[in-house]
Amino acid sequence: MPRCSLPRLYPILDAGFLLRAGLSIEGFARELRRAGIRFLQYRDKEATDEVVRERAALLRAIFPPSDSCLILNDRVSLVSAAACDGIHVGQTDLSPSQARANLGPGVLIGVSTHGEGQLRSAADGPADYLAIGPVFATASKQDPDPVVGLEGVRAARAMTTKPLVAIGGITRSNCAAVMQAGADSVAVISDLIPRPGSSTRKLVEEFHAALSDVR
Ligand code: 3NM
Repeated sequence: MPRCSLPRLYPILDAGFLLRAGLSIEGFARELRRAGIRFLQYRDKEATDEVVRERAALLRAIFPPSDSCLILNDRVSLVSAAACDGIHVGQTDLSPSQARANLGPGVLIGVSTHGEGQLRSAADGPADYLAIGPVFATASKQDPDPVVGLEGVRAARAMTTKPLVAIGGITRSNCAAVMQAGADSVAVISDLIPRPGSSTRKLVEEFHAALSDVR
């Protein structure tokens, strides 16, 4: 059994997104920690394995195993070297079965799905949670699949009892509706990025306030 369980707010630190916005990975990570975040996905589509290992070590120092969970996106082969607690795979990465075979029972495995067919097959597999998206339009992912909307979240909920993570275009304003549609957790990249007048800490507080009204 994996040690980590899903929080309602599932922040994703996307290194490419941060660097393009002129923000520091370390600064953003420290701000998330100060905001109380103890469960984080590290996503880094463009960096080499070596750079991913270095950045994961930095994140692991900020989010230590003693009180935090660090989930790596995509790179199954780096999970052990990067001392991560889990892996999130997409449809074109290693499958959850392959990831489980490589990593064993203690590692949390999540998988992205983008519609009913994918969700149904992932529901029968060994993933610990299923992600469905994009719920709304997103600019944070290259070539996103068509949006599934709240209807897609409801349909996903009806198909699985596994924990369900909604992703794609989720904001402080729509996260409550996404949870009401059946998600257990909302994964967020862009609406946690600091902007004039709003720090990441404040954005996290606003997400928690919006999510506390649900169920
Ligand atoms: N995966 P934002 S959508 C990384 O549909 C990712 O599986 C998606 O970023 C999927 O919160 C997405 O900025 C981007 O919309 C999420």
